[in-house]
Amino acid sequence: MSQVSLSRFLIEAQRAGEIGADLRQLIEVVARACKSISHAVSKGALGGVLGDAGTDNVQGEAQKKLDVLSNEILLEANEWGGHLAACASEEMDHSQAIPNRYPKGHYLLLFDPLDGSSNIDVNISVGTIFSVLRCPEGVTDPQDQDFLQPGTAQVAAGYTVYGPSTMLVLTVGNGVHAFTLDREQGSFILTQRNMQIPADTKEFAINMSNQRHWYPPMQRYAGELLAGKTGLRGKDFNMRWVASMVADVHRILTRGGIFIYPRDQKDPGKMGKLRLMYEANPMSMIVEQAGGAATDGYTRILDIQPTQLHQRVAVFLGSRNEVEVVTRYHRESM
Ligand code: P6P
Repeated sequence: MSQVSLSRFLIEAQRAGEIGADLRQLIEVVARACKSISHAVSKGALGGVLGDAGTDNVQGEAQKKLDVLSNEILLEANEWGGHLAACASEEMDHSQAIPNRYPKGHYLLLFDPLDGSSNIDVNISVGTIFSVLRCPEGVTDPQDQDFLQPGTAQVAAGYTVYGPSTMLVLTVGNGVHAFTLDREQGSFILTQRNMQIPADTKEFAINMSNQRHWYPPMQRYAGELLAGKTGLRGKDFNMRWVASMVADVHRILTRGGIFIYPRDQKDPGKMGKLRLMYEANPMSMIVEQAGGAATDGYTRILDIQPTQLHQRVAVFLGSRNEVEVVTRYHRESM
């Protein structure tokens, strides 16, 4: 059977009435931007873009040169097409409307341009995460508050993982599909339709160095995982932690697992490390579309009503039956 490119896949989705022409164009533009980011990332030390940019982002984190470059690539790629009204990014304090010299479209695009960028300098997989919302009716000059929509309002979500191969994983609300970048052709080629996360798993992803700061329900759950077959769960577990959400989530999407970044007592005022709007929400839409589950320990992540553009949230996502166990332990502790 002939290969199906991302372009053909999107045209067929449009023909089937799953997406409109402007959402198709938006996704094509984001995919092209990810190809440019993949090219820059893969040059490594030869590209002169490793190391710190010498600036901090709104999160107070030191920006890598590639964080800034990736953000610029996504902004420039999206500004002239007429499909977007505004963008928001982990790397920008506030959202940014499409310049008035270009027509504005009906969508809002949010992204973490280079998630896991602390791994860049040690040559470990990183990725781009993106989320698409509708611009509210009648809003001609979108502001931050126009982005504050729950994850259930997303019309598309995806990520590109820059690993041994560059893969774009996408959902427009009809399943999760994976495309692998063919560098010779410069095209994303469909390599997996309808990815499904196994409901059970023996693999968990968490940064164990924070264990002493966790709240009791998390201590209880992690204790059972570590007890393995000698304990309540009656089976041994394995652990993976790449410290690159895109890489960990892609592994879970491919073979199951549970990804956890809980709130902890190290900084009680912080609701977690990961950001709701452009990390947890897009990943939660993808995970749910693949048959998995995603909560903040108490509530379905996609149901959370955002109050701030860069708000953080605790994340438990992946194999449905594991997410249900750890969420039950949190709810029982209320
Ligand atoms: P820690 C990367 O900085 C990130 O936002 C996610 O991609 C990743 O899962 C997490 O933080 C890693 O956090 O505390 O283990 O470095």
